Parts: sequence; C-alpha cells; structure tokens
Amino acid sequence: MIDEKVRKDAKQTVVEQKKDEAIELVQVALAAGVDGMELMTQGFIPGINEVGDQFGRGVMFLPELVRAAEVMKAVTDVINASLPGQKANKEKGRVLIATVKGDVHDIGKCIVVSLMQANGFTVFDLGRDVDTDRIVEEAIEKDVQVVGTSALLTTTMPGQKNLEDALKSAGIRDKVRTIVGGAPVTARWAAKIGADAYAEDAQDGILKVNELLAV
Ligand code: B1M
Repeated sequence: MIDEKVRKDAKQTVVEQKKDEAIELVQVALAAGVDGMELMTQGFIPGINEVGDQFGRGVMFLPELVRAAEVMKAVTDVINASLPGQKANKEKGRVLIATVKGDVHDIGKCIVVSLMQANGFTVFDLGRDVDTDRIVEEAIEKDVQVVGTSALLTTTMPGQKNLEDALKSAGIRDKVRTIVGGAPVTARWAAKIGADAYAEDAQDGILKVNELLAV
C-alpha cells in the first residue's frame, strides 16, 4: 500500500496539471522503493479520472484535459522505463495491441503494453487510431495468437466489433483470440461482440491473456 500523502500528491499533480512536480514525485518514490504500478493505479489514475469527471461536468475544459494527459504520459514513461526488463520469452506468446480507429486515447493501452512486455510477452503495439484492416493485416503478418484492442469513446467501441467481423472475413478468427479493454468497455460488451476476453485493467489483461493462451 502506498503512503496516503504520496498517493494524494500524485493525484493532485495530474488534477493541477503539474508535469515537473509529477515527474519529480515519481523519481523520488521509485528511488525510495515504491512500486511504480501501484503508484500509477492508486495515485495517477485516480487523478486523470478526476480530470475526466470534471471535464464531463463542464468544470474543466479541453486545454486542461490535454495538459493533464501530458502529465499522465510523462509519468507513464518514467514508470514504464522502471519496470523490470524481462526479455521477450518466445514460449510466452505473441500479442498485438492497438487503439481502434477514430480514437487517440492511448495512456491505458501503453500501460497494458508495458506490463505485458515486462511479463515476457512479445508485444506488437500498433499505436492509436488504427484502421481495422491494418490490425488484421498485421495480425496475419506477425503471426500473433492474441489481438487486443482499446477503446475509450462510446463512439469508437464499435471498432472492436468491426474487428471481430474483419477477422472472420479474413478467415483467421479461429486462429487468434481477442481481448478488449478501455474505460467504457465491459465484460457484457465483450460477450455481445464475440470477443474472447475483457480486461478491466493492465493487471487483469495479463491474467486474461495468460488464460487465453492456456486454452
Ligand atoms: Co478524452 N474522453 N476525449 N481525452 N479522456 C474521455 C474518454 C471521456 C470519458 C471524458 C469525459 O467526458 N468524462 C470522454 C468520452 C465520452 C464518451 O465516449 N461518452 C472523452 C472525450 C469526449 C474526448 C474528446 C471527444 C474531447 C474533445 O475533443 N471534445 C476527444 C476525443 C479524441 C479522439 O479520441 N478522437 C478526447 C481527447 C482526449 C485527450 C487527447 C485530451 C486525452 C487523451 C490523451 C492520450 O491518451 N494520449 C484524453 C483523456 C486523457 C481522457 C480521460 C480524462 C482519461 C483517459 C485515460 O487516459 N485514463 C477520459 C476520462 C476517463 O476515462 N475517466 C476521457 C487513464 C488510463 C490509465 O485508463 O485508458 O481506461 P484507461 O485504461 C485502463 C483500462 O481501461 C484498461 O487498462 C488500463 C490501465 O488500467 N485498458 C485495457 C485499456 N485498454 C485496454 C486494453 C486491454 C486491456 C485493458 O487489452 C487489449
């Protein structure tokens, strides 16, 4: 469990969009032996969620949202770089991940990618706003076992369903397993579109991919 003050301070750096302070806080915490992922989950993510809430209520506006996202990006980079570097283990599995077309949200996806890499998976990160056709082409070319997508907007969630259809049309749906995530995504949505798994957060993503690969 992270110290209450560190947690609150981390949250505040995002809410108040203080990038330099946030980076310094992470560096000091990591040097003191704090677990970077815990700091992310208990401090920074509640911070960006608070920003999201305030944006949704019209209390904060786009420029503040953008600055808060920059803080998140900066601390994510520092924390990701601190994760124990594990060599990609060929036996562990090959996973392709992308944020769907029309969606530029990638903070959560980048956390998922880093944690998967730290757990030994070979991960191909196609980035954000990625065309469904490109995901299918890359899945074939990279010969992956799992295809994961992230969607943060209710308007881009259908991209995850389009992918299910496109994988079927390409004749590879039975060769790959699919996993979906993102704040508005639910297990119910995953079941509805025929995805093989839903992950609530990055840790759950590792768990679910391990399960998918064990089948
Ligand atoms: Co936007 N945005 N945004 N935004 N943004 C939301 C999503 C929103 C809910 C805010 C709100 O209104 N309250 C709202 C969507 C409403 C809706 O769909 N109904 C919204 C909106 C409206 C918009 C714009 C339309 C705003 C505008 O321009 N007027 C615009 C759209 C741009 C686009 O994509 N076309 C926009 C833009 C942006 C920024 C660019 C400023 C920035 C993103 C920067 C970036 O990502 N590089 C941004 C941000 C930061 C947010 C909020 C505040 C935070 C998202 C985030 O990073 N969360 C968000 C509000 C919210 O979600 N609370 C909001 C932290 C991150 C760690 O969580 O991504 O959920 P998350 O990932 C988690 C899990 O979901 C899971 O693991 C992660 C780690 O725990 N997970 C997976 C995610 N993907 C996974 C994949 C997996 C497994 C697990 O396997 C494959």
